Amino acid sequence: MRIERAEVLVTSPGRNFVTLRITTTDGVVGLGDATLNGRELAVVSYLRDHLVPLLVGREANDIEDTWQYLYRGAYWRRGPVTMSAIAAVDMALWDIKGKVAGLPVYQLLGGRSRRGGLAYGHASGSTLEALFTSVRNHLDEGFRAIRIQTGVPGLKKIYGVGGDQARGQKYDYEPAGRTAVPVEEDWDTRFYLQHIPGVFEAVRAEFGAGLPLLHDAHHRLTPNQAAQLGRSLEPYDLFWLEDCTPAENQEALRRVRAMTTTPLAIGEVLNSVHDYQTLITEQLIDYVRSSVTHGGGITAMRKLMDFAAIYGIRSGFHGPTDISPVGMAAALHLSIALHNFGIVEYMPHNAQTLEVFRTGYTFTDGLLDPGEAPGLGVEVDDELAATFPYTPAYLPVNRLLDGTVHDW
Ligand code: KDG
Ligand code: MG
Repeated sequence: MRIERAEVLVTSPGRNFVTLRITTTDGVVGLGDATLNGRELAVVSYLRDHLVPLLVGREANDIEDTWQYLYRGAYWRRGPVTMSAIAAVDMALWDIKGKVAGLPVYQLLGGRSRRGGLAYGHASGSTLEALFTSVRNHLDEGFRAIRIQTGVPGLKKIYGVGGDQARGQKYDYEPAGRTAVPVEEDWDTRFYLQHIPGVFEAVRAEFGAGLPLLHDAHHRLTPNQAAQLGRSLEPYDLFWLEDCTPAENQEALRRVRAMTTTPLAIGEVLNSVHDYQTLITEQLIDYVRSSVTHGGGITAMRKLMDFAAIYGIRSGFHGPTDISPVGMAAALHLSIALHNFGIVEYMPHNAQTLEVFRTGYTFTDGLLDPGEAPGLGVEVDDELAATFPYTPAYLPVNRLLDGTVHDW
């Protein structure tokens, strides 16, 4: 069974998605997610101009060989563009293998390790009251673990804090603005560090000790600041503190780790096992945050998670709305099969996206399940997809109050 055709679809039903579709000589179709938020067209070019011509005529069954051929063959290794493109090929080939076998992909990965994967939702509000409303909305929707993000007095707009909701209103946070240049937001770490412990104290008082709570610091802190935050949050028993320092500096986590028992998750901007080598071997983190979409696909993420398993580190795959339903499905098949699964992020896609991508995964009692359809279990409606053309959209830029560009 050879690869006959590979096409790159770009659609924007509320936000941009890049999908690779591979068709075999037997007429089997596989889908892969190659969405890289704010840099989508770079991956489109990598796929269309450089990978598609190499794929046509290759044996569709040989997933590992194709992965190595694309990764080692390019000479230029790693990086989000390369790894997202390879991930899309990898997912599409697993999708095809599952369809040919008549089995959901998780069965090919060793079968089920659990009934479903615990998912966390992202609650936010500019004030405590708005945050509580958002938490209640998530609990009503069935979430059993919740990430807490709030506005900070003295700062106008913070990334990760969506528009305030009324009770019963759907979550409306979108991480990329549909603007020609990025929106700019402001930041002050002292204001933030002074405010956040009180937020968690209030959330615990309102919602009790049992609810797993998470928090994302979005790479904004130095190791000392991260250690201070981790310690100040210890009384509130977090499930994890995410991306506390800039992720590319693995050694920075040594100091944080030595100073606090708050569990640490890192890595949504990391895309290779090598980015985690120190983090894993020195047990500096508790959770791997990379997505299957940006981490080289199921093949690479399986290896990364098996490496992490030796050190007792678990998965917490990135799952915002800029991971397409195809990428989300791939993450769920892997999550259900891994022994060292921890939790998975789940931000439900909007209605238009779920019309373009018909999914088989389900969310019940706080748990996500990839479903039993052969392959990944996602189909794309081409005609509908074509009615939503690519629209430039960018993640925001963060500046300190004096105008200096800051990590975010
Ligand atoms: O594209 C990047 C966003 O998806 C990311 O910044 C959101 O931090 C995020 C998260 O944890 O989902
Ligand atoms: Mg994050």
